[in-house]
Amino acid sequence: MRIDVITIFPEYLAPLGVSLLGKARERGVLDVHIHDLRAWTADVHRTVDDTPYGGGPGMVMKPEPWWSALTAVTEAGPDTVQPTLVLPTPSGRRFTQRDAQRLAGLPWLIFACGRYEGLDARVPERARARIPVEELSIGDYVLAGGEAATLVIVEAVTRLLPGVLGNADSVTDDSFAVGAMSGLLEGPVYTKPADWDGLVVPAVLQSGNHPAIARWRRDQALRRTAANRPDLIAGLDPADLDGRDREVLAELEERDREVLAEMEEWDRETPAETDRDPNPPPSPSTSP
Ligand code: 6GU
Repeated sequence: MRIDVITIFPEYLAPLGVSLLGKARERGVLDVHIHDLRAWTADVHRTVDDTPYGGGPGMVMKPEPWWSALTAVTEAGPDTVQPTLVLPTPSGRRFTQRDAQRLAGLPWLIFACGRYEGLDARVPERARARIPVEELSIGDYVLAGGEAATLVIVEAVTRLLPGVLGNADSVTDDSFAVGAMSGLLEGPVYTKPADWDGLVVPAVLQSGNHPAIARWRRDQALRRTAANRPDLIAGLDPADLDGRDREVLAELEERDREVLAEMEEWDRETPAETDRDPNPPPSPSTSP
């Protein structure tokens, strides 16, 4: 896979040279090119931004350097394959594991890292007439620029490429992986020692009973997902749930109902805030 990144902070992308990605580059699985946007400016100040039309705070990235950069980078690449332009932006569609899998199947990605209030909207509009353009957000928060988001997306995509991770199986159990554990968070994991200062690894994992281990892991995945991401439980396809899955989820729902009933009981027994004296006299036990 070929990856080009255009940015005003090329040093920000240094992590693409280390760890698994660095090794994948050395082995030729990945061909990464980082470009400084300012190389395509024409003025002495190497200006990349200007004030927004219509007023408002911040600055907008000028279209000309971006268009020159995208044209040059596209023409410098292989002419046998088409690039896909990725624009990381908080205004984009949410990037998911499904997108990571889809992008991992593409031969060439160009990342355009915006800063300030973003790129002049005519850049993606004009690019769309030539190549696929994907505006992607990595979550519901705002970063100062697209560089950190590019690192996130590149890591999520490239670890799926054959020959990038050491163990091809280690992606199949991932939280959000498509397959048996689809739509569930991964449960807890353990390694040796079996007894660490009295904290013991669950016996089933040491049993060698592989069907029982798989079942235990699925129970744990369901529990963790219900606790941390109830939205994912709501989105599960009932056809993907077996009898034991339903039992685990029913137990969790029952526990929720008990907690709710307890809270309602507390509400009934405790006078409302407004009925109470806002300045009660100090109680004897706490006064000096
Ligand atoms: Cl892709 N870019 C920026 N600047 N902020 C973000 C983001 C991207 N995704 C979430 N927040």
